[in-house]
Amino acid sequence: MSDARFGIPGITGATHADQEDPAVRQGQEARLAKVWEAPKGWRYWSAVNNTEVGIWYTATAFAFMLFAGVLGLMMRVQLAVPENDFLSANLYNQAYTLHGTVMMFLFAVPIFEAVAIVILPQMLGARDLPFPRLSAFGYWCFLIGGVFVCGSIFFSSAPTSGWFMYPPLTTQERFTPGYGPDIWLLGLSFIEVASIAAAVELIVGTLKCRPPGMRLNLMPLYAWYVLVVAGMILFAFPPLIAGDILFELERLFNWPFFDPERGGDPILWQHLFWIFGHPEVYIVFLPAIALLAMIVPTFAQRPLLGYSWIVLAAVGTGFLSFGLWAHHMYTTGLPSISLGFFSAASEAVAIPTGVQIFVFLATLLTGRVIYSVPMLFVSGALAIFVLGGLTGVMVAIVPFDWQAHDTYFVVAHLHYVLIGGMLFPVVAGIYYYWPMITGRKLSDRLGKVAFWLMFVGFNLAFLPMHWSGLMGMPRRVWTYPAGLSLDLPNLLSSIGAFVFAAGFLVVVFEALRPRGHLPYAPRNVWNAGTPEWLADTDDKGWGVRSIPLITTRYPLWEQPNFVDDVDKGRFYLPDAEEMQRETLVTGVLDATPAQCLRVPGPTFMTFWAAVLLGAVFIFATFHWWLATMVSMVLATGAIILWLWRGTAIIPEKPTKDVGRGLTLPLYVSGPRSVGWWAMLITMIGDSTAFLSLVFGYYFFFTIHVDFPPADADGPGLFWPLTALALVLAAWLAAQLALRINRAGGVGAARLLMAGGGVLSLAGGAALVYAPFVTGLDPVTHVYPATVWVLAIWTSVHAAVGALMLFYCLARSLAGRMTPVHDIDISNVALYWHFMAATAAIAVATVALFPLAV
Ligand code: HEM
Ligand SMILES: [Cu+2]
Repeated sequence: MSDARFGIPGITGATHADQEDPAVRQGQEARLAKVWEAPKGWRYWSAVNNTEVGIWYTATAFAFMLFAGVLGLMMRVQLAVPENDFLSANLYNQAYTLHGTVMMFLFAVPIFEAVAIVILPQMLGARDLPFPRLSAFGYWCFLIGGVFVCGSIFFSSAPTSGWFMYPPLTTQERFTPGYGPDIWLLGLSFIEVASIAAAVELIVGTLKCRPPGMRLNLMPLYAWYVLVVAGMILFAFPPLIAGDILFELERLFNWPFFDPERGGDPILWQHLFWIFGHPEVYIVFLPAIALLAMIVPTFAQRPLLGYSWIVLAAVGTGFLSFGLWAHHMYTTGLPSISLGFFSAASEAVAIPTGVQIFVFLATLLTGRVIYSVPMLFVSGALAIFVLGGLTGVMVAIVPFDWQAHDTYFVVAHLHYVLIGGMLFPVVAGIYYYWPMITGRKLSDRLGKVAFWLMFVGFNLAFLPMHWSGLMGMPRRVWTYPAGLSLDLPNLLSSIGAFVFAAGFLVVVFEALRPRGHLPYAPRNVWNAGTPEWLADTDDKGWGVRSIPLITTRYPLWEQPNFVDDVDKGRFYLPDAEEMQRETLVTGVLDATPAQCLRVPGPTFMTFWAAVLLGAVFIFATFHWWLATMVSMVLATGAIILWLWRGTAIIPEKPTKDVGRGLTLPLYVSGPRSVGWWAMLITMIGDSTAFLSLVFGYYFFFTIHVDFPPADADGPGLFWPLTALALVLAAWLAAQLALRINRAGGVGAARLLMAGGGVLSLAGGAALVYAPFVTGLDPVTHVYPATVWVLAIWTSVHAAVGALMLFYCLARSLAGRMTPVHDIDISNVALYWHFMAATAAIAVATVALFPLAV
């Protein structure tokens, strides 16, 4: 094992001879422990380290899951016997809507991010993710948004129209009075922000914070799945955000996107929702499979067969899942050619899914399987999921779906997939990783009890629903008449649901039971091979004692003396000399060390930023516009303050010795830095939302013979083209500012930043002035409404671009940005590439396209 490949003379073992001196090591450990210590008392809640935030996140997601589970049980009580009146029709509607919504948005997706925040850094031998404060911010957004959405049912004002909120039922006051849909839309939009923030964090973490030597093809499979799933979130959530924007504009201001009487179309919502909603299913399922990919090799005591098959299958599933959305829309009267295509594509996704299952089975068959509670849950997961997959293949066939659509057959199918494909693997993961996180094992005996209650209860609850569905029992209906042979299957389902819930309560009991008095489990109890099991039983916040050099996929099995070398600090960063939290940043492909990154520590800023941003959404729900505006200003201020104090800090020295004779820079900007990647990835998501709005415009163009309508005045040419010219000038100013600042022209660069900001504001103003001056009234027809949306979106982005340039100017004036230390302007220049493209596409669409048709 030599570091020669990083251009360092071959050194093995310790660089510093004194690393072997126990006294030296104790000093290092004391410093590391102090630096990574979680804050005490009420300040504990200012923690940002992944070990704290990840645990809060996981616990909160489970709390929401229990809440939604209780709603599920209440529905089952109501349906246990015919013509029951335990729940009123209205309350039943609220119950299933919140149940589905909370399970999907507050449990299934966040649990992935939560678990990944806990175990990913450990798996990558990193001390933390690159933006711990972003994770904390995301967590607080999730908590606030989730409580807001769940709380609505206690005021009997929860949404009532199902977890996909179809208009026109939900857009028009006469069908849905009250705030229900607004709570759904604004609450969830806020939570989506948190999900996307976590996705950015996880992608950058996986790409840039791997340990030296861990090339992409040596990553634990879990990390591959994180990459695929977080990437999917980036492309799947923004279309829903775009849909939410259109939806809220219709609810709040009567802009008719989904109202056919004024040129709108409710099907547009279905497209945007399911372009999100189908990938969502795989966003939920793949991370669970990822847990299996970690558990199976451990209990087979051999490396997983077919590593590259798994990676290909995961990537393939991710891709294919974006081409299936219309299978949720078979009954909407799509053209039959589309039906054929989407049906075939839906069947095709069974192939990569099957590959993953077969790889697991093959690994188990060729290994010596050790039976254990995690393995029980893995087997249960596979059995249930395969059944759900089979009914999936059935409903993917168009004529079958026409029969089964909106019946309990679909309810059965979706629970088989979600519970087999997600809940069981997650519980397996809990039993598997509990000792790594807490140092103590969960009870085997109770684990078995929990498993059998859950497995039997689940099948008793959901298997009969296939029959009640085929017999015609519709979903989302609060009761049914006696004498239709539906009584027995419904009663069985209700009993099963309670048995299942009892099993799950055993798991909850196990998790909450104090274990302080029990002995620690041995380190790496399951004898696993992957790096996260370096965790010691009385783990400190620091994660790993020293950041290892990785040369194999299962270093604990395959690298000689690995654990001892890590523990004795013989690898990188064994110390915290300057009392700063630090971790390594490496190259994207081959994990060559690139930087020693200082990561920020505890703060309440992220909490306040989340509270204020939450206030924006909550006040908007109730139309308290003044309060909304004030919160928006305060939230922006809080975020700027957070960035100002906590990012792009100029270090006291340019480089640092990280051990083993390796010296790394402390400050890096441009494509080698984590911030640049975060900006890039965020902007990819942002552009996806924008393109979804553009899709809306062209969608209306394809469904209407006259769009733009012959008698409609467009926004004209003059103002849109002026706006584009101004924005492009601002783009040029931003790019020049970056280059001239780097070349030492600080004064000129400041002028360019100021000028660019002003130009950008002017451009944004010109863009909204265009539809205003030509008198486009968004309430009259969907055409002016779409023009307005594109103009406003672009204009807001121009304002943000201006704010960023002014921020850079202030940083430069305050001496926090210099020709060498230019992270701020380098990231802002990257934003401006996206901004320029956005403006060009928006202007081409609203001003030039009408001339071409
Ligand atoms: C205690 C366990 C559960 C029970 C008893 C249960 C029960 C039900 C019932 C009876 C419905 C149909 C309501 C209706 O159409 O009238 C339903 C719908 C649904 N469930 Fe569950 N469920 C459970 C767990 C889960 C889990 C773990 C998930 C996802 C992770 C989930 C996701 C959904 C979704 C998305 C719907 C559709 C809601 C809608 O139609 O808008 N459920 N559930
Ligand atoms: Cu689907």
